[in-house]
Amino acid sequence: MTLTCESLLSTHPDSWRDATVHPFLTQCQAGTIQPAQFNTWLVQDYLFVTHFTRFVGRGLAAAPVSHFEVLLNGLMALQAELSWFREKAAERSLNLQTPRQLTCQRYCDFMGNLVNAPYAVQATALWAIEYAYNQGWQLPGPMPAPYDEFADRWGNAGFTDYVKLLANQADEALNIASTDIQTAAAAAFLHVARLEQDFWQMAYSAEPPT
Ligand code: HMH
Repeated sequence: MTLTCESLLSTHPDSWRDATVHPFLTQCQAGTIQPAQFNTWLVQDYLFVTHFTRFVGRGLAAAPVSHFEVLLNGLMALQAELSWFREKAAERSLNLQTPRQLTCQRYCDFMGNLVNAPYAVQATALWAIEYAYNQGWQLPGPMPAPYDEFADRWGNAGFTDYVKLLANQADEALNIASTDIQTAAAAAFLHVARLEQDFWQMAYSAEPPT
């Protein structure tokens, strides 16, 4: 039996729920998230995305030519996203020259360590990382301003289509992968789920400056 993105979700519903349902997100939806929590997320996620962009770039180096278009479009979108993050940070007078918190660093290290993993493992991780935000930001339901803009960035129809293309590409790679590689891809999926949960918790635990 071949592993697919869909089978990973149905085999590990609890891990995936914990990756995508968090009080951070429900409190954005309720409008009760505190500035220290939201701003910590914003800065740390910007730093995360700089490393995520490098991860996608390295993934391109391992990908079959037929997967270039989706990945290159993804990289273009990430350039726009990094500029958008810088705008959002400037609006809030946030300093992006901030050290990464340990949780963010661990997530970045995980992505860095996938450089030598088989492409099927990288493609599965890439899909999981994007799908986590695609679902996480949509599941609480429509968000009030200013959080609607954030929810829409990862919940919009174009991004949802992009995530489906990433799933197709991961499925294609998994379909021709050995059992060992499929096992490694499943482990990477579970690792992403855990790191996502930890990332929300990191931001949620942020204390207001004294
Ligand atoms: C932590 N996971 C985290 N940040 C993001 N921006 C994404 C995923 C993108 O999908």
